Amino acid sequence: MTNFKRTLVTTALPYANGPVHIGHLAGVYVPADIYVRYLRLKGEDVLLIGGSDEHGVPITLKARKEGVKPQDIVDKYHGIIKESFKEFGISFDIYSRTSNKTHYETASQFFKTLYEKGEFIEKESEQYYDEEAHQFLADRYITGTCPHCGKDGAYGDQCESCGTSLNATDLIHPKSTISGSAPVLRKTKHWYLPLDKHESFLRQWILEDHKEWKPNVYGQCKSWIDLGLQPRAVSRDLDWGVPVPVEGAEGKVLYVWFDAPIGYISATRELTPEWEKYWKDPETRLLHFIGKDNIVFHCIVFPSMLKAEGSYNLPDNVPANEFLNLEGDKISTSRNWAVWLHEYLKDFKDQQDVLRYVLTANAPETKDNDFTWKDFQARNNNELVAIFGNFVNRSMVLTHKYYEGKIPVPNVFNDFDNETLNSIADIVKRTEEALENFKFREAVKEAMSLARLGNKYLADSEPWKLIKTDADRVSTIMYVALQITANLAVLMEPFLPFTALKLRNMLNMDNIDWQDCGQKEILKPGHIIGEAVLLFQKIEDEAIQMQLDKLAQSKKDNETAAKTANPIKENISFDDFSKMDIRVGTILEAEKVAKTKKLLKLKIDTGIDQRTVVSGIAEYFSPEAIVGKQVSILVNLAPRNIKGINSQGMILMAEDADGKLVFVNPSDKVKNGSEIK
Ligand code: B3M
Ligand code: ZN
Repeated sequence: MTNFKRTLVTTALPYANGPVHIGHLAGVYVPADIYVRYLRLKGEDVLLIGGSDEHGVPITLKARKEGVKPQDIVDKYHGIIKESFKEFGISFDIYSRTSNKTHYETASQFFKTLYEKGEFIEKESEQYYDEEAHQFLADRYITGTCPHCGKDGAYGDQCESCGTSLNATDLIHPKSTISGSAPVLRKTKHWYLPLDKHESFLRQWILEDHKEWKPNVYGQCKSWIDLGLQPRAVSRDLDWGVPVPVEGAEGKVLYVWFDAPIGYISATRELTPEWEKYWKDPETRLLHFIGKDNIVFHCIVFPSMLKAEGSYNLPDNVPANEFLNLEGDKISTSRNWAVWLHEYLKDFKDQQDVLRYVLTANAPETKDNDFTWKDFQARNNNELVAIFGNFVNRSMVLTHKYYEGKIPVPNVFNDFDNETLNSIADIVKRTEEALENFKFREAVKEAMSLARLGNKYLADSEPWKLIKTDADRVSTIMYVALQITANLAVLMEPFLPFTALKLRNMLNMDNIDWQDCGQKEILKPGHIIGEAVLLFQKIEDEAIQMQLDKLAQSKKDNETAAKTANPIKENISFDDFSKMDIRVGTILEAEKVAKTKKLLKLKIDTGIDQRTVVSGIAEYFSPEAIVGKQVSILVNLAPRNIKGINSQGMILMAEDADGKLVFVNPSDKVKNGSEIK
């Protein structure tokens, strides 16, 4: 690390097709921000780069669904995402986006360079084409019957019913979601990055030269490489993205995973004319902060692109995290199983640091981890409030009470004082070590142990008891307590930037520097501190219950949606429809069918005749309640024998989302026998 003059930190570019949630924050942005704040405090030259990933098929699908342009979608979410990050103190030097001009130029140029160097292979393949819409179809634009489970509505890349990943050509009865027509296979040309060509380089560079990478990252890379790398297409037939900048490539754009990582370069270019220094000078260290699903792109694909281009640095490390789950379930945008940052900010106003703290203390660094609201509450109440907040408050309030807010001159230091003061430097050292190794959970735990140390020191020294009998002792105690407090104001800055700033303001500390951290005397005797304000507030059970209720509601909504989302049945002709003879009738009699739970035997006046119909509605209606009701009845359904009763026809019912049945009847009374058509 000492061999480097500067550090360039990139964070995965979130897709601008939805807001960001706690999983994003925990996996990528909080750790990256902690790291960068730490380096900045040390006075190092560091940039934090971020932006929105605005290309790819999901964005075009969302736009189509909402009847707007892809640009409208990304404008909306880029704004929301950018704002959330700002609110949470993610200290980007730039937060850019991939639909801007600099990015188009940069990505285009990058492709051209590789193209001209002969780094791609061109290949024709057969792909589904929609002859009505005159366009090739991305996998997500094709649905059909899953060859594995037989369910309809499987996508060209995956069946969401059984989870199998598919090729579009596997689908039975494929259908274009654009025109509804059956697509045909057509030849199309694409450019491929021959990863196989870079395999031996990657093997050496990762598996030999970067054994220090996190085991989860190293392990994933190893299994990819051991499986054997294949050429990857870097272009797509799509009308949303960076156009492929070569002749004969009309209607083709760069594959989103080709242009997105180049977005890091574009953003740096946009930020500073010195961008090349950050990307090409070997004395710059490049770090990618990402989630585990992005490992292959950042450790294998992007480095191969950079290597092929020839003038760029390769990443020095890729400290990828695993996933954060929520209350035992995978976070999911489509199921609305998430804690959205913009919603958190409304429900827990000015409590960004609480979430930052909990997500760091519980970060999914080495394995998937679970976020629970109970844990959130406990960490706030038992750690931030009871330890950190309590200690700071006590030391400041007592200083005001005994010394009018002036740091006292210490007297003799006893062993306990010395031991305590010495521990500060040890804690700082251990925090630093953890930070340098991207172990942020450990780092925040260490940092918190400084607050624990202070809390225990005050509790054990009991200055409030000694003030009457041993004032000399108290001045030493309060001096020590305040040095711990001041150390906290620096040490906590990377983790809890809002709190650290508040604390520095309270202590009247201005310029801070990581070098101060671990010092036995940050605040000189005589220094005047300001008023104490509470740093944290207790989170009550009601606030937690509200969040749990919100999640319960999501679960319920999903179950409802799953029931109502029965896909529309296949088209029928008008003739098919007119074969059904549906009439309005009136229930004359109703009785339960013996030995059944669900069945009622009804006598219906159909206007034509009086007939018997057996209907499965006994769970929802008592016989007495429905006599006299008008209903719709399919009168030409072939008679069926149900429990020994000849049932002549069928009563039409609407089934609501909870499975509850209600009658379908005319809005005004009409004559029995009236046709429904
Ligand atoms: N947008 C995938 C994701 O959000 C992708 C990351 C791009 S990083 C260059 O997980
Ligand atoms: Zn399936």
